[in-house]
Amino acid sequence: MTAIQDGSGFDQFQGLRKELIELIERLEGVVRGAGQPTLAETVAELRGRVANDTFTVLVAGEFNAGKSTTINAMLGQKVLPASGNPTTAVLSVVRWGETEQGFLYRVDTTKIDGLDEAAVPVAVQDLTRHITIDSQSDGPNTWGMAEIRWPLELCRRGVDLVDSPGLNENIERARITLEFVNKADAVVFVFSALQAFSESEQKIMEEHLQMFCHDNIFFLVNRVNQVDEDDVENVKAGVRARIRERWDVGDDRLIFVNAQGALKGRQNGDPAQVEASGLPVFERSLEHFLTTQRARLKIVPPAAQVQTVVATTRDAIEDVLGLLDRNRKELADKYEQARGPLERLRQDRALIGRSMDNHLAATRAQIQEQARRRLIQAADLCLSWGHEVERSNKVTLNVFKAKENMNLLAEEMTEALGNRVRQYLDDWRKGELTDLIRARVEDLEAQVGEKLDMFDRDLEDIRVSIFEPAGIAEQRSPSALNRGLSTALGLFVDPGSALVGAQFGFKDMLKGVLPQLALAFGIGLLGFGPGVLFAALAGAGLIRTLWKLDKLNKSIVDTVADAVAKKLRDEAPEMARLISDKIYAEFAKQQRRVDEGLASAVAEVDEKVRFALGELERHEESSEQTKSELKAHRRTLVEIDQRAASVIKQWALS
Ligand SMILES: Nc1nc2c(ncn2[C@@H]2O[C@H](COP(=O)(O)OP(=O)(O)OP(=O)(O)O)[C@@H](O)[C@H]2O)c(=O)[nH]1
Ligand SMILES: [Mg+2]
Repeated sequence: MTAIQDGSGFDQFQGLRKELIELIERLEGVVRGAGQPTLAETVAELRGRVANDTFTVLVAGEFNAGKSTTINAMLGQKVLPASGNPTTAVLSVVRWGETEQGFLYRVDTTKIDGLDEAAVPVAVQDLTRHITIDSQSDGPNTWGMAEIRWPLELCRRGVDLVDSPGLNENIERARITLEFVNKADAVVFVFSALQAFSESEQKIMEEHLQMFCHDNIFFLVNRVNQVDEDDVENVKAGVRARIRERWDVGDDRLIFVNAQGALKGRQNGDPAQVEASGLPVFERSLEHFLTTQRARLKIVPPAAQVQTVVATTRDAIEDVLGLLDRNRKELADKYEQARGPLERLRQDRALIGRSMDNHLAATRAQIQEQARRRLIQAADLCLSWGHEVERSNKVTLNVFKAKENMNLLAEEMTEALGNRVRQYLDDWRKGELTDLIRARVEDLEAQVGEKLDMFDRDLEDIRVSIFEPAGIAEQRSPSALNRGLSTALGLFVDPGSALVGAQFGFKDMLKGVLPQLALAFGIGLLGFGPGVLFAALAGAGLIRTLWKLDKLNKSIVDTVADAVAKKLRDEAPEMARLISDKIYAEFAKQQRRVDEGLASAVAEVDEKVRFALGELERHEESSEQTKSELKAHRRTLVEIDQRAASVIKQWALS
């Protein structure tokens, strides 16, 4: 069953990817041949990344929008559970398989990129039983993820489709989806045409998607068949206008479909019905996007990385060629002298790592404390917010008896309070929290920046003493350290990171951390999201308390405000921890990159000398053969460089 006929874009992409992999393999050989094993490891990792290329498309949206039905329609069969009740309980990955197969992963496995030992095979028709909400409702969840192998053309071309739990139905399940957002390369947000782009959807999109991949979102408006026929154009125009008021999105990314019709059409082998459903338009648009964007994200950065490594290796070859002209004994003495300083640099690296660790731990604690304080402040303000809401509310709060009425009012009240809390915390994020992080980064820069500069100077001294003994200490730009850093940084640059381009600096590091702030924040606040807060409070007995109000002689406003405040106080420590953990994780990632960069800068120098010494020893008399091998490598590098440039150019022009 394949929906996409025109695969030329994919084929071109695959062709380039293959070429890039070959280039990287050659490069790895050359780098090893030039005596740079550490750099060669980096190249090997790069190869793995390009070879192991999957593009993950997350299908997200509120419950019942038709996410699972959309994927089923693409598969041509009802594979994923879909029904009118909240249904999907876990992330379900659809990926390529020659034959249809299902797997389940236990809750504690987090692996999403392929099978591992934890996978439990399950018949496809039995999947529904295991991964619907009902099946998981009693007791703790057993399964954390499902995987479906399916002969879908799109998947064969390296795309994983991920079905996700609805966003507005349960905090835990929404969290599963939202945490996955930044792992996805693209997001398909499914709406219902009957109420597309509701306020809660807008909030979710702004808080969780806008930060990451503005370019990589599809707006899929489903259920068009449920709109009154005479009204369809009108409804579509309204939805388009509402979405475009906030998002700059063209017709290729804003598509109306009837997923149910598409599924039925494919099940019945009725191409006209499929075409009429609008789904093929979406599938073609997705394919086009995957062809162009995927290349941009998955081909261009690694190709640029190849060029960085080429430049580094060419320098290394020049250095080694120089060393090979030297007297072995003299070089051995030089190396002996450099050993101590090199060892000290290794220790410096460890020291820098430790002081970054300490700084980071302090930052984490400060963020956590600030978050906790702010949450408690919000709790303290709940009561007065409640009364403001009451005054500005059209509905009178105290004159009713009917329970439904009371519930409705309590719900409105909760919603309004939830909004106030979110606003209050959002102001904090934009103001005080951002300031704190900025100050911490500057402080870190002051503390470590100097040590890094010193490291750089010491390394350069060693380099000069070994490679340029005649005193022609021509400083290379960029320095060895900066080369090391950009090599390490470039390798780890991921889509969504602000570090693309891989020029190291603490300011860039900050840029990389700040977008994460919104995610950290969104997750921490989820409990106060639209629709969720009231459900949580109702579950915690708010309604029962309200019913007893007559006896308690307390107003609804006070009761609801108290309940919200209590929830805030109860959850403040955990929410504060979540927020600070998220930010910390992002900092820690950057720090690892710096650490790798320092290590490879030292290794680069060390390995060149050891290589030259080894060659001089091996050949006793003459190193001519090694030299001519190195020169051949140098020529190969020129060629690799040109081909990498051409790979980049093909996408820059497309
Ligand atoms: N009429 C009509 N019904 C649809 C359409 N798409 C989905 N449905 C139905 O709506 C119900 C919900 O669809 P699902 O695909 O389960 O929705 P979901 O977004 O995956 O929901 P959760 O997993 O609960 O978050 C199912 O009964 C579908 O058959 C559509 O385009 N038109
Ligand atoms: Mg579903």
